[in-house]
Amino acid sequence: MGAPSSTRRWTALVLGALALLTAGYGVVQAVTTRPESAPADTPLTVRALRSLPPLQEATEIKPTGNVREFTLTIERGKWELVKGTTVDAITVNGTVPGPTIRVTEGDTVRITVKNRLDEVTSIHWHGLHVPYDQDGVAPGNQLPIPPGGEYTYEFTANHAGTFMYHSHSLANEIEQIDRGLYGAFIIDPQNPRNEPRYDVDRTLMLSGWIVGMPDMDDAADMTMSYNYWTINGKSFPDTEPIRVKKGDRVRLRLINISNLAHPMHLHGHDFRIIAVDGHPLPQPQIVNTLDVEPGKTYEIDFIADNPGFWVFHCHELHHTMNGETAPGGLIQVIQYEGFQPVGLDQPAAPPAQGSTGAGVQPRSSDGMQNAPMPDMKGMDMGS
Ligand SMILES: [Cu+2]
Repeated sequence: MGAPSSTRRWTALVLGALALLTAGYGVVQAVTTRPESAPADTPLTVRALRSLPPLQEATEIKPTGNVREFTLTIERGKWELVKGTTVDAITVNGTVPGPTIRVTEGDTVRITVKNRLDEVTSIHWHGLHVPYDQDGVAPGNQLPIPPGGEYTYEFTANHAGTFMYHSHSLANEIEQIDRGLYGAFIIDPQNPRNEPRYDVDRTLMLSGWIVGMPDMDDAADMTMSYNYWTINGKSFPDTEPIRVKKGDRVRLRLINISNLAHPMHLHGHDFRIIAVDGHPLPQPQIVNTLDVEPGKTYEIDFIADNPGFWVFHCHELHHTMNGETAPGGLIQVIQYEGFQPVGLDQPAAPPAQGSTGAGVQPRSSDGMQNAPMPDMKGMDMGS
């Protein structure tokens, strides 16, 4: 009875060997086909962008116990929109936009507004949940801050995100906003582990101006007459380039304080919409153009995977003019390290500093890690 048994063993051995060979062949096949099935990400795909995690909204925000104090001094001054074009502006601490206020979720924020204008004003904290008498619409939430007067606002930074502040004095808010009375307000999360890591984090505040128009002082006509456009107070080519290295993750915070929508379009890349009005999107949408409506804030991100000298610009092309001259206005350069554009003598030069007498915008030395807008994060805390 040994023969049948050895036959079975033989058969089993042959089948086993076949199985091993087949499995081996499969492994070989898998190895040889891997370059096709799992390539490195390239500009031909958005695999890496799709695989970035979304921002996450905090489920619980506790008071930090920190009191963050700021002073905003509002006064008239000259502001140079672009080399050769200077306007009568309303500045905050000498700049347009005013300094970026940056705090952490749960901080107590105490902001003293000093009115050095010859007219009333008040400041609204756009998108934040503050007590009624701190919301800054005057009259309504408070009495207007008189010329020479001051008002101290206090509230808790209620949730992480990108917000803004601006005049909301009903007597003159349109004129005050159109002359520059606004700034960014950024709240960082209590738990930064909820955030993807970014190499570049920049705020772009979009606004419109009336330059040289006879109806300059007629507030009702102003919103229809914008003929200059700025990003952080500057028109192209004086907008501050965003400098990146290949592989950087870039986060941009868009704020539209003008009264018209701006379809912002990025060349050479797609980007994700990761937050709207301070609220993360659980499933970020991937696009290359985003309509930034008046009063809205968006956060977007992209991976710098396509070296070049790209532009991120408003696709309402009248908004990429300075008066009658193009290109200008809402054009933001994304400049890769070591890359030079074709046919341009120089990359967009940084604007001349201190040439207006209306205050100086501090700039980071490398232009990469920090927003060019003055940031009040480092100010003293407590009192
Ligand atoms: Cu536009």
